Amino acid sequence: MRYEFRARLVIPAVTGLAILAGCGGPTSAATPPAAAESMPPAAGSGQDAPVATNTVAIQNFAFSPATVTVKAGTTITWTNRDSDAHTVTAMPAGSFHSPTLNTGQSFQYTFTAPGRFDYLCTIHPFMTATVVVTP
Ligand SMILES: [Cu+2]
Repeated sequence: MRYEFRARLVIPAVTGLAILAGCGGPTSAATPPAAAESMPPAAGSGQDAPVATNTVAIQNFAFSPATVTVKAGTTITWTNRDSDAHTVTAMPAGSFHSPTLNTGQSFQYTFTAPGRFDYLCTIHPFMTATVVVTP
């Protein structure tokens, strides 16, 4: 009897671990089918395709879109739409580094020089993305 009871206690702990592990990767499965139909296929198919926009959402532990292309002189705005805090930090340290962004907070940076700028979230370094600046 006592052994059986112990075995039951283990189950919630394993479930908790599975949920934590799920945070580490893209969870596109969480997107409702209806929403996926009405939105452009940015999350799944085109994660490497550059998108011409000056707004980047931080959502589901990822920058979306992951790669954006802008002309030199463009200001990009990142907005944290997660319940967790994130940062926007140039990967070879230097050019830009946001403070910790809590839910709903934004960070802006103006890209004046052409080039490829990789960045990440220092709190979750697996969150990487790129800004491509054209002349
Ligand atoms: Cu983060």
